[in-house]
Amino acid sequence: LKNIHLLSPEQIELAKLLLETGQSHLFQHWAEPGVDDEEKKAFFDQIARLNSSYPGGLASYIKTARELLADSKAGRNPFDGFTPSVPTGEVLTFGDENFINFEEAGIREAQKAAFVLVAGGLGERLGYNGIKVALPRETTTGTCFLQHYIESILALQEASCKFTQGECQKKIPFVIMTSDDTHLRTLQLLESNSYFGMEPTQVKLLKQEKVACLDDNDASLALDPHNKYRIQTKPHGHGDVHSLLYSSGLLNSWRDAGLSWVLFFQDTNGLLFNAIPAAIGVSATKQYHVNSLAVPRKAKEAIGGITRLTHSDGRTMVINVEYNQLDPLLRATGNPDGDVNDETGYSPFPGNINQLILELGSYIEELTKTGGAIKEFVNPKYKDASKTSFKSSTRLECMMQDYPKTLPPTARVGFTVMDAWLAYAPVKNNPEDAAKVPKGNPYHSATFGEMAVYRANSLILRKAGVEVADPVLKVFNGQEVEVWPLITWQPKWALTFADVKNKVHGSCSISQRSAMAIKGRNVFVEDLSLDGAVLIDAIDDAEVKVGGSIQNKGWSIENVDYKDTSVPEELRTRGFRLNKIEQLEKNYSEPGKFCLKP
Ligand code: UGB
Repeated sequence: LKNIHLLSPEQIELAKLLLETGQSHLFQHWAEPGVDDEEKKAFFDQIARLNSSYPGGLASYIKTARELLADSKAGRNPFDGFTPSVPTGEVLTFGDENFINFEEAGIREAQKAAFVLVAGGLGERLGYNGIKVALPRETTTGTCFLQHYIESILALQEASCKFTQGECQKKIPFVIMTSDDTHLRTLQLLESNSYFGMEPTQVKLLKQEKVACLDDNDASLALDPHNKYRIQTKPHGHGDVHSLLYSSGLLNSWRDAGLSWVLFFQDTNGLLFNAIPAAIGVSATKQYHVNSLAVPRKAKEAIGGITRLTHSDGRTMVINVEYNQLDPLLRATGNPDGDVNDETGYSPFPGNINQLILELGSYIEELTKTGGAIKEFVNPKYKDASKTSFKSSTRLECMMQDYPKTLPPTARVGFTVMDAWLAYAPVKNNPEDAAKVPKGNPYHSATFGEMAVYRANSLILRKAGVEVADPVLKVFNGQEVEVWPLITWQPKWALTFADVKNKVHGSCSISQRSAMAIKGRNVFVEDLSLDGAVLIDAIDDAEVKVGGSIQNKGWSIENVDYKDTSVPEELRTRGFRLNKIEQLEKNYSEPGKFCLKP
């Protein structure tokens, strides 16, 4: 109170709010007026931010925290009354007629989509020092994840525009959710690379704020251990994306521009865009309000399971159940073995890869009711069984895939299962943890993420009729992986299976030790026999036919130890480095028709 004359009317309101919500302890250590006055103002600046960035403000945060902490103390779980069962969804097989039809429908519809990348996480499990979207997706070309995502969206935009009569001006909007941990570095990466070819106005960064930490079951806000005039804060989770999008006003502007779909995706899945055209096609054909992408999931694998939950009162929903909750939920509901593989060798619950497609109209309708607030959870680490105090402060968290939890029963919530080799290879685990992943389960490491790109491209080419040699098994950073030929292409070369078939003709073969990187739109592979390395880079107006027998010493793959700090982090986390011994490299920078036939 002695400091009250320092405060503006708004700050007095905030002080009242804190006192009324039982937070008087925050002022107990305040110095006399005249001492630390700037710090006191900064305290209220922070409180104002915490209050305005949370739907319903701090009072609502504290109220929800008290309820969730009481539930946690009482051992009540959020699934009380619910019985899990296996839901039914659309299961696609790459390359069959159904898949091709969905891809075509998806490409038509893509110009009505907006993309949202959640990239506010630092990736503690990976232990990488930089931002994850700057990591190379593969080291054959060194293209980073963000570049690949942007090039994929641009390729979709262009392919989709072909379905529009007359000149198509449509630009697919791209939003990136960042946090204090990632914002500046994401912006720098974009600016120093001219937005990887996207118009800067097409890209919008929305920064999520952290939320206040809580010291006890009464939701007392925690002071920062290093500054008694600050609240300690931690990330609130990827669920923030919904309230941020809502408050940004973007959703209405997208609706006014005639858009229908919002696609959400995560920071390091190098295969994701293999699944996007067909998945949009499923959403459009089935008129899904919510479509989650999924892959077959090994029991206990660290990805959430898509589950139908039926309540004893009759309510039912199809929702992701996080990996640490699915097993106990099954055990508690009459499945003594918990989450186990069935005769297919996989868990019957499809794995959530956190790629969501929401129908814009119903999304706006729902967010108008909720303000984008997502059902939260709290995960305090208690000191002992009395559950009265915490080992360290906790906070509320939320996940973007929990969006359907508040939807009315009439909502059309579906999911689409794709082959894992085609659609999902995230880079989440550090080498040590990856090496401990049970045999047969995917490593989700940097090693795995890159090798999965080559494997998928090889399998796609095989399906298109190319004779691609079998892989060899190799161990990098303690992980045994299949090494396929190092094949990469730019998204504008091919987005769909139909595109690949259009670009590959005659009888082609690629040996296991080969590398092939295609940059350019109009590169056609015809009667090629490749045993070595070939790199093609062609401008759009150059039409290049690549064929004949290309043979050279090619590239080798050298092991690198992840503990060897003389090697850049991006390489040693993969456990290998490409040794580029000999290659055929051709650049076509003039318009015209060309033939590369050594
Ligand atoms: N992220 C943010 O943008 N902000 C945050 O505050 C936190 C994260 P993780 P997680 O695909 O295998 C998810 O840490 O949360 C971004 C699903 O919940 O990589 O452990 C972050 O930058 C789970 O159901 O994953 O698990 C990244 O892009 C399962 O599907 C994204 O959010 C799992 O992903 C995910 O963050 C999976």
